[in-house]
Amino acid sequence: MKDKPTVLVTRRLPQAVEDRLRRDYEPRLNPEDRFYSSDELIERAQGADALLPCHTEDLSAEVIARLPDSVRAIANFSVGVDHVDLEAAKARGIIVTNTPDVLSDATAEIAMMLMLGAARRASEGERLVRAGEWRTWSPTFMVGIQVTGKRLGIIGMGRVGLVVARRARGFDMEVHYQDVRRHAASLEAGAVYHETIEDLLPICDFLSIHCPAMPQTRHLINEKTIALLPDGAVVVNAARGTIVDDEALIAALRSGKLAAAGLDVYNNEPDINPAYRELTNTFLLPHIGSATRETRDAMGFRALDNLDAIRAGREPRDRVA
Ligand code: 8YV
Repeated sequence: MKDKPTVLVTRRLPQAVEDRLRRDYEPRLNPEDRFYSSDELIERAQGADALLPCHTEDLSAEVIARLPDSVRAIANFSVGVDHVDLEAAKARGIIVTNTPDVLSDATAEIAMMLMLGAARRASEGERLVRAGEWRTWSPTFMVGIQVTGKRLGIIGMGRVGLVVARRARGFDMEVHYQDVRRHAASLEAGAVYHETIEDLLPICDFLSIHCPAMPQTRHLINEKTIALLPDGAVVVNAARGTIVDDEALIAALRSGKLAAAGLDVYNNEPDINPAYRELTNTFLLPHIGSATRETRDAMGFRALDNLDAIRAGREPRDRVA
């Protein structure tokens, strides 16, 4: 890479991150924060040494194949890399990195908010107050589900899952988890390991999804797996929409099999299945898991740390391909 490599930055980034980019690189910024189509992205990448994209960009095998030869690295501003075809990048010798760790706290906050918001009917209540339709109070008004002391199942006990478990313990929740591997007792901190999700689901008063999106986890939450949850369970998803089969989740929310769902991520964002909007037992956020000032700065700096390493010929800390 050149001394001051050219970096195509696909979205507007926090000021401090763009300042550092300007200081150390020749950035092609996107001050209007316009979404680039794949054709435009490829066009703008001409002559660039690296890309700094977000999860909103489609870096499929087809797009990667059309990137100019000058592109040596893709330093993602995201922990999830399901928008990048890693094999295609590897085949072209393009280094790919992500931004783990720095968004675990922010995302865990949102997962807790989804649990609380869905269980305590936050959307319904807020709508009522805002619409000026709150007329009364009674002991049976807007009664929801208590979170404290309930059993929480976590699918994917990675960085985010572990923080969610810690926060949930603050609500005296009994934590259970499923992952490909069992953690050491010190990390488990009393959480109960389940080898399969079939074993985990029947004990979940609350289910929180934190596994990565990949072919093996696509539609992991489907008609069959939802049937294994206790009646009246609450499902929350702050990971990726593709892990959930929308039709199955919506049917379970309609029938009352599930009491509520809290969602921050969806299939086909932002054109989500409209049924989610119509249901009263959904608490919906617009993919803001990592949207805090501290975290967005940290994500940008982490992406730049990775680029700095690549430029210096060192192994980047967060290499995924
Ligand atoms: C980010 C995320 O906002 O990092 C991720 O994988 O899902 C989000 O928290 C987004 O991906 C930024 O590109």
